[in-house]
Amino acid sequence: MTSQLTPTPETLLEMYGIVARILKNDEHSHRVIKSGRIAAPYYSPRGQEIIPAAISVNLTARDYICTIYRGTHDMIAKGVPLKELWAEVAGRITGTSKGKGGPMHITHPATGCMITTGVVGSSMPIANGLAWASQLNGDGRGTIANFRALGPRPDMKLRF
Ligand SMILES: Cc1ncc(C[n+]2csc(CCOP(=O)(O)OP(=O)(O)O)c2C)c(N)n1
Repeated sequence: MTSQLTPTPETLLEMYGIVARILKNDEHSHRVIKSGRIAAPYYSPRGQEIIPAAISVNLTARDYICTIYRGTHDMIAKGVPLKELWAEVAGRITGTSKGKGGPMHITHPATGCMITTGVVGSSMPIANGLAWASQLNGDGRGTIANFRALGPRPDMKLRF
């Protein structure tokens, strides 16, 4: 019997697509930074791809996420355009924050990505404020705060 909580094949396919996009972007990040074309800090989300994929298929662009420096996967899953994301990492004017935020401060309100923070745990009070505002406005928006303490698995042999 299919439970109400079982994702449909369409949802599973959507999640698979998001995971593949995150993985490809991670591989590309390793290549670009290693080649020296861009000098930027990069925190690989390898091994955590399914978490934002499963969350984001239940959200719309109106819903908010607040994430942390190891959050590229959260941004991609939420729909931040890759071109703008990369432009921000490269410090370009076409970036999500006109190149002034950099990789640790990606913000893209159009897709609900409200903050990326380097301060451990600080996504929670910010998310709390957004959720409270939604409650006061009665706009039905959901808010997700990512603050996990996982890091990549030690057996993944990441280069950085
Ligand atoms: C409030 C605060 N204290 C200390 C730091 C310094 N710091 C940067 S990364 C980090 C480790 C965080 O570990 P974890 O949450 O497991 O994240 P990950 O290993 O995935 O990077 C610390 C303590 C910080 N950024 N913010």
